Amino acid sequence: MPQLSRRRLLAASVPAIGGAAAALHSAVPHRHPWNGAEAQAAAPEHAGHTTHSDGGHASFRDGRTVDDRANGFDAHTILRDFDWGRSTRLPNGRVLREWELFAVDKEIEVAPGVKFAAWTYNGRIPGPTLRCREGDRLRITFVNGSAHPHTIHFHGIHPAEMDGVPGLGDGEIPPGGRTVYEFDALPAGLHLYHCHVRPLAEHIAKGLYGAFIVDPKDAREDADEMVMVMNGFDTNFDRTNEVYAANTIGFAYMDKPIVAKRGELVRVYLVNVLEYDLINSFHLHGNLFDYFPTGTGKTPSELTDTVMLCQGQRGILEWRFPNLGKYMFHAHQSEFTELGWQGFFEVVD
Ligand SMILES: [Cu+2]
Repeated sequence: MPQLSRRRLLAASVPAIGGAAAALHSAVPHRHPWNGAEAQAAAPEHAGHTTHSDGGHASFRDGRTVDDRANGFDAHTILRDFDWGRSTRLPNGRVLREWELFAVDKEIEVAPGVKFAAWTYNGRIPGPTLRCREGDRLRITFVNGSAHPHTIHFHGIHPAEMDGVPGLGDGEIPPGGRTVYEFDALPAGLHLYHCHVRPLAEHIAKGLYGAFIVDPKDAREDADEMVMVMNGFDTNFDRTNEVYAANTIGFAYMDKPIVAKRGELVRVYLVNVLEYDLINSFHLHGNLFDYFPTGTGKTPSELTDTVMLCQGQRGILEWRFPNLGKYMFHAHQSEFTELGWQGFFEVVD
């Protein structure tokens, strides 16, 4: 019963865990965000409480925010940051897009006062949102600056040797190594990329993933576009998450709502990379959205206000806000919500 054990964990000190997981995560701070001395000092009125809905929550919501500068990125920038790469034209007229991705081990503050010893692509979580058009030629140079072997495994259609898994093509890229992944952008849709080295759950949960968008040849309608990669962080290496978010930073869009314009089309590229929990979800308040699973079709599968995604699943959401004001969005698993995965849209004229 993972939930029960997690609740016990929240109520007590962190137990010691042996084996490979402990070795892998030896650099991760063990102090739980809601039970450490610092958190209790920040919320002394809650010091006697032990559940995350009481003592836990307060430490997040006492006006403290993460140090975006130390992280080197912030959730609001990542939200609308689409990386089209460096484009040139091949002799046959096709567009070639090139990126360089490097793996680097880096400490990230994932919630106020909660540091996570992450493995990243380009120093950020999620990695760059790679964007291209259907039929482009893509060339991604991968340099491994991490202390561990890694790969980049892309979803989409490509040759086996470009699949970024151990034993195929260049396989695992050792520390200091490099390789080039090259393939055509197919099919149009919302995809993702992630490391595929074992133990897989750890390599993904440590932060090695990002969104990969292939635009259809006939472009989508203009919209206020955003990417949300739903993720979580196991800060005490017990193979359950202590922090949940869209784009890494718990409560980032609560502390500072996402501004949207009344009547304007909003398009969210939603990707679920959560490890250790079987499902995740996105729920929108005060509205419904058209949902395009995997973004591969032009006809929505559903008009709804909640979608559920398994790990690796993704889809495109589209809607317009007819009314002004603040509207919540969050995972509909209440536990995830309370542990960081919630935010506001603020609709203005
Ligand atoms: Cu890896």
